[in-house]
Amino acid sequence: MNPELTSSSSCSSSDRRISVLARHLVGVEMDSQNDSISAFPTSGSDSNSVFSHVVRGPEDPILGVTVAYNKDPSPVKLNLGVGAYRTEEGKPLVLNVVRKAEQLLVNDRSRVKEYLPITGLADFNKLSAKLMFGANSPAIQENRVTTVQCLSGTGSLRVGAEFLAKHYHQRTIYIPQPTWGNHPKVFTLAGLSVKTYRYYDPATRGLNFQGLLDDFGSAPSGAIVLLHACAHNPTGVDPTVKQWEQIRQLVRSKGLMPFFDSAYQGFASGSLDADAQPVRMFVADGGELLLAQSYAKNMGLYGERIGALSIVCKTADVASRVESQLKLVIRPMYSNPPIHGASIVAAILKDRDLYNEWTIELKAMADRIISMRHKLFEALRARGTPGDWSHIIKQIGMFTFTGLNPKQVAFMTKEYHIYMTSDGRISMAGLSSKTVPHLADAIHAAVTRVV
Ligand code: KET
Repeated sequence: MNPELTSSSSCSSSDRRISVLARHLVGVEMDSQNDSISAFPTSGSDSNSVFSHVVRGPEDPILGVTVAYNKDPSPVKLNLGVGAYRTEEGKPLVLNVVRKAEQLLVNDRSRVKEYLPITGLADFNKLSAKLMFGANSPAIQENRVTTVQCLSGTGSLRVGAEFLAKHYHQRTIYIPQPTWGNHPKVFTLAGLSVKTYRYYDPATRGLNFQGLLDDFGSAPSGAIVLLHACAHNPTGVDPTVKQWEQIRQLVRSKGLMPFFDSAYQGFASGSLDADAQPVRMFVADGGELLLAQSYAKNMGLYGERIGALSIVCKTADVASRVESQLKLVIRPMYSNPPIHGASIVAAILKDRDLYNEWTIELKAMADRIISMRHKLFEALRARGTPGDWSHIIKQIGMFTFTGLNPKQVAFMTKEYHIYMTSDGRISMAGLSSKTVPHLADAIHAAVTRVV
């Protein structure tokens, strides 16, 4: 056999196969191009899009304020919309203690980027439960608490709500009127049905305590009640310790299920322990509850999306079964949580020096907010602005619920480039000594010129 012939004949047969294949592929490509030209004209109208019926959604009432602010070219613009801490210079703040913790993490070459377990970083979970329930909490000692790391406060609320929708006999959750704007959406989408309870009395600018008690009293037995652990958003109005005790008794006697939202531990009083007191009162009675914790504000870890959901149960066995079900909620939602924020928090909470440093920085943030309250109150008084503005110094936490109406808010945004939510809430944490006069001028003008 002629080897050349053999090779050339095999070569020519493989060439043939390749050229058939090439013609075929080119043909397919050309056909598909022809199809796309004839069947899917792309220029001009969107009428052929399968999404052409999709209407533009509204911006978020809180985060949309920042979107509008970012588009404003004015040099005097001021964002008092979102609850995010700013320095006296108006800049976002990364806490020193967070920088230190991050440095420790970077220097530790043994750290890897493996997946965390579905429930998150174990150290972080233990330390988070301890931070809220206290070092000597019987619930922790008896292993009756399950804590899972979640995507900040919002993610913790969502996971808790989905768990309740699946495994709790009552699907109705009562939220305060008013409350954080995202609450009704989070709970509805998780499968709960949302009702409100009376909370704020616009006439007194204080708590409608009787309304709250009446509404809890007439709620169906077992209903879930959402409670802001401290520094109620948006009103800045919290029950007193005595009122909390009455609320606790009513909640327990009616078998209501408390779901605490703690987004501001340390921001109300400047003390982490004092702000945890209402939750601790409920844990001390041995009853069950849920808790969503966020480190966005009190550690300034907004974008790290770090928080925790705890469920306090009657026994260790129930807690461990509850945890197994939380894993089934989390795994198909986002599989497991991110590692960086949890590592920062754990590093700070487990080291006595870093922890102490954190409490000092936290207190400084809380104190600066309080001093802004006094400055704004004085500035309005100096201008003789009509009305009683003492609620500015009485309210607690990041926000002042001014009482300004949506028209007055729109006026302040248009004429003074001051951005805030339309319910009249302003983030005191976004103010500085330099911007207080501008805000006071705007409020004065709004109150005297817009009704
Ligand atoms: N609960 C409350 C009461 C709350 O005010 C916020 C955030 C959250 C939970 C959720 O925070 P997270 O970043 O998921 O840990 N409130 C501010 C920011 C926002 O609306 O997202 C705010 O009211 O401005």
